[in-house]
Amino acid sequence: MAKSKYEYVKEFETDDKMLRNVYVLVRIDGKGFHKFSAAHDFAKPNDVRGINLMNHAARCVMHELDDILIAFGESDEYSFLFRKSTDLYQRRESKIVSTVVSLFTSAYVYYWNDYFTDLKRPLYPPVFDGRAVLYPSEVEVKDYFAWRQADTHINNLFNTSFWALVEEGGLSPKAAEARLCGTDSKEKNEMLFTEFNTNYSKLPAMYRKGSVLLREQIPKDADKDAIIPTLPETLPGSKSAKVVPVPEATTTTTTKTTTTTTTLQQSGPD
Ligand code: DGT
Ligand code: MG
Ligand code: MG
Ligand code: MG
Repeated sequence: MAKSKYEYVKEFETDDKMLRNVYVLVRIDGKGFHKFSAAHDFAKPNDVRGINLMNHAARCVMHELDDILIAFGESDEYSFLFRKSTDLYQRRESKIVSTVVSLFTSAYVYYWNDYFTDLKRPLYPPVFDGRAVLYPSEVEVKDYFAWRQADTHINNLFNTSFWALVEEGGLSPKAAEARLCGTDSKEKNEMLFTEFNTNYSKLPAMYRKGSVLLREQIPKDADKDAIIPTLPETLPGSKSAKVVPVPEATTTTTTKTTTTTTTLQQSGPD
C-alpha cells in the first residue's frame, strides 16, 4: 500500500527503548497528595482504607503485567520491579511507564468505593506521576528497596510523633515541629512511650514498613479461581529481618500475588 504524504511525521518520534539486561524499576507517586489526603479526610498519619486501596491498585498492575516480580508501597507511592529480561513493549520507556501509571490510577478510582464506602467516588480525579530507573544488579535493587523502606520508617516515626503532639498533646503544628526538631529516632520512641503511652514497635507493620507484593509461582493444576486472590483487609506482619530475594522469574504463566509486610533492609536508618 502506498504511504500517505503525511507518514513522514512518524520519523519525529524518538526511540526510547531502555538498555537490555538490566532491572527496570517504575515508581509512581501521587500528585499533591498532601491536599488529596486532607480533602478526603484521611486518618493521620495512616489511613488504612487509603493504604489498602493503594495495595489493591498495585495488585491490579501486577496481574496485568506478568513481568513485575515485586512491588513496594508506602504513603502515596508504589515501586514496581520488572525482571531483567522483560521485553514488554520492546522495553520502550514511555509505553511501560504510561501503562503502569494509567492502570494504577484507573484501578485506584475504580475500586475507591470498596474502601471509602461512605463516598461514592473521589471528590476530584487523583493524579499519579511515574518514572523508570534502570539498575544493573541485585545490589542496587536491594539498596533501592532498603532506601524506600528507610524513608517509610523515618517519615512514619516523625508523622506518628507529630500527630500525637498535635492531636493528643494539644500543640500547634508549629510547636510540634519545633519540639521534634533535632530529635533522633530513639528520642521519638521514648516520647511516644512516656507521654502518649504508645509503643511504636507495636504499631501495625504495614504502617512502619510499608507493603510488599510478591509474585508467587502456583502449581499448574491449581484451582483456577485461586489465581485471582482477594486482598486481605489486614496484612500479615513479619518479625524476621529477612532481605527479600529478587528472583529472575522463569515462567510467567500461572502466578498469583501475595501482599505482605516484610523488612527490606538489614538495619534501621538511624
Ligand atoms: P508531590 O508528590 O510533589 O506532588 O506532593 P505530595 O503532596 O503528594 O507529597 P509527597 O508525595 O511527598 O507526600 C505524600 C503526602 O500524602 C504527604 O503529605 C502525606 C500524604 N499521605 C499519604 N498517605 C497518607 C495517609 O494515609 N494519611 C494521611 N493523613 N496523609 C497521607
Ligand atoms: Mg512526587
Ligand atoms: Mg506525592
Ligand atoms: Mg510521595
